[in-house]
Amino acid sequence: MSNDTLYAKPQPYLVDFNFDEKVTAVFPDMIRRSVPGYANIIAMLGLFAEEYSQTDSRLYDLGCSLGAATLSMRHHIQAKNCQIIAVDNSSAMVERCRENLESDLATTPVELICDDILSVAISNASVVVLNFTLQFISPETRLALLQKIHQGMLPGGVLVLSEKIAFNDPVEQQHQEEMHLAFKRANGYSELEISQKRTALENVLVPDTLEQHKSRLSAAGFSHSDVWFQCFNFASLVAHK
Ligand code: GEK
Repeated sequence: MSNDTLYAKPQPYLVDFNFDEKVTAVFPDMIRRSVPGYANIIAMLGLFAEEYSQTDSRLYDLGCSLGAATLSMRHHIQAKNCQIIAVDNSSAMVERCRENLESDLATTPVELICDDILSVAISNASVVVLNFTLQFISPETRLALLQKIHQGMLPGGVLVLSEKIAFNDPVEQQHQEEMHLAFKRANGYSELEISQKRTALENVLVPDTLEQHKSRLSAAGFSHSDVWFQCFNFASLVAHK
């Protein structure tokens, strides 16, 4: 596995962040060192799959990257005759994800789709995972995506939604951001790497507050949503149909 040094040198023409071959090659290292709690969330997605997968249903991993959430779910599904649908629109990610799935021994079938999650049909879903993906979808499209997911879910189904979050209170915003910066520094990122990455993500990753998430989930039809995990400005919610 390669180390993430993508932003280690000054970049005269800093372009918007995108999930290309370079990012794909360092992705496991990048996400582990940038997202506090990531490994924990991945492990718990297995438990969500174990608890909520229903016989003869589908589990969706939307924005699957290299398949970490898919593999965690695949290893914990107990219900009979389930299928996982994993979707990402980065061909570099999907290529590498396919290799990861092929070298995995669990038996639940996985359909891996290279497409925009906005155009993929969702049906018969017991579990849907958006693990740090909704934040990359344009804000005006987010409600429609959640509505589509809700419509495609079975009664009793759950959506697990993990996101970088913003705060209404500027003091809390500043404190949580500082702790995230401290986390990145502790994981070996330099000030230059941190600031160049922030600029590259500025127009690409648009975080919402927890209140915005909860009211959008409710507007999309979910009966209830709760935060089940938070570490600084990263959180995960579970929404019930
Ligand atoms: C994990 N869930 O390891 N359609 C499909 N995929 C998309 C779209 C879209 N419209 N927009 C972005 N992506 C993963 C981590 S990473 C999070 C998810 C991060 C994909 C994009 O190509 C990338 O692979 C993923 O969403 C976001 O649990 O890098 O912070």
